[in-house]
Amino acid sequence: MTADAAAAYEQHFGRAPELTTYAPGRVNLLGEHTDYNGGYVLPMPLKGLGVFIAVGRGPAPGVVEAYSDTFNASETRKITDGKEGRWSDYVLGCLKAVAQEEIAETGLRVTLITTLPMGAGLSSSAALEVASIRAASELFGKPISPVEIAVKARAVENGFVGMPCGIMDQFASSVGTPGNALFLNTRTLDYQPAHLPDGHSFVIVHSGVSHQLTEDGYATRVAECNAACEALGVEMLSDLGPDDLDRLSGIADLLARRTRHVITDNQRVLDGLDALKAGNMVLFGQLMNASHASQRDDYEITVPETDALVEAALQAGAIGARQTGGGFGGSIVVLVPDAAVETVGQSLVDSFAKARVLAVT
Ligand code: GAF
Repeated sequence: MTADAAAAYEQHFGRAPELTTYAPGRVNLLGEHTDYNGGYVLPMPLKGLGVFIAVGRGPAPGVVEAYSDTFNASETRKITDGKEGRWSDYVLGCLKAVAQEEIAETGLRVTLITTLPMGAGLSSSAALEVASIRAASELFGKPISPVEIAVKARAVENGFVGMPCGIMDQFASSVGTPGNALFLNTRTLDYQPAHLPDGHSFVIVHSGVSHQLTEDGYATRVAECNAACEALGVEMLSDLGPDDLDRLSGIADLLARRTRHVITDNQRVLDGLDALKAGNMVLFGQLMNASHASQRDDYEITVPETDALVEAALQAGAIGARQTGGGFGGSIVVLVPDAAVETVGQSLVDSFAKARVLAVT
């Protein structure tokens, strides 16, 4: 697949690239919308689903020519440009963050290929950012640690693209190992790998409803959490734990429900980590189910299609299921015994015209 990014570069620009990089997407197993609240998350970088980038110097000082095989489109920008609301913003913001001066002298040609569907809730933006930063850092000989890449990528998304995300996706893509879950404390950036017991798989099913995080829903949730912090007199919602749930009767109902989701989903990540360590996948599945209900009822980020898919997955024999990622559509992640992967996946695809199995891990 790396060769494909190089081939696309060669085909588009008529010369070989100087180097290629890759960064994976992720599925999140537990802990949704907890990251920008300083909470816990449990994502897993995906095997074989990610973004490939090929780069080379040129065509002229300060000029960035970006070609996307996926969008079948090229965009020409200047390294000094600001945000323009185009896909190349993600690439440009990352290049500026790492090698603005160098690119002002050499220019840069970029080709990207993605095996990760856009809008599926599997963090295609973060993979694009991490792959872009890796490319600029390697090409211009400016080493950056994986954690620092994640921090920079999130800063680009917050400050340049204008999406107020947390750090989960960039961290999973840059620091994690595809196929292994990663427990992360998003406040301290302490992390540890989380081993998945044998005999079980996670099936990722796209609902067919594309989510678009730069639309209002995500930013509205961030603003609601900030309002809840103010109402409760805390710096971040992760300052609160299950013992604080009874304090929520003192604030507006909507803010109380948003806060309850964050407190309980944080706790579910901790309980889920313990369940994995104990090999208790039945408990892990129950935590996934509770997390979906909390996203649906308290955080209000699910859609009828993902609710129905989760229900159908459980009916078909799944141990647990939940919507994954930013929400408002996208994918669900389903926990099944290995022996049931085919039947559960097939039954969802048969029952829902738009459903597609994207990965089994
Ligand atoms: C999106 C964001 F980019 C993440 O930071 C995270 O908040 C996630 O939604 C929800 O958990 O993927």
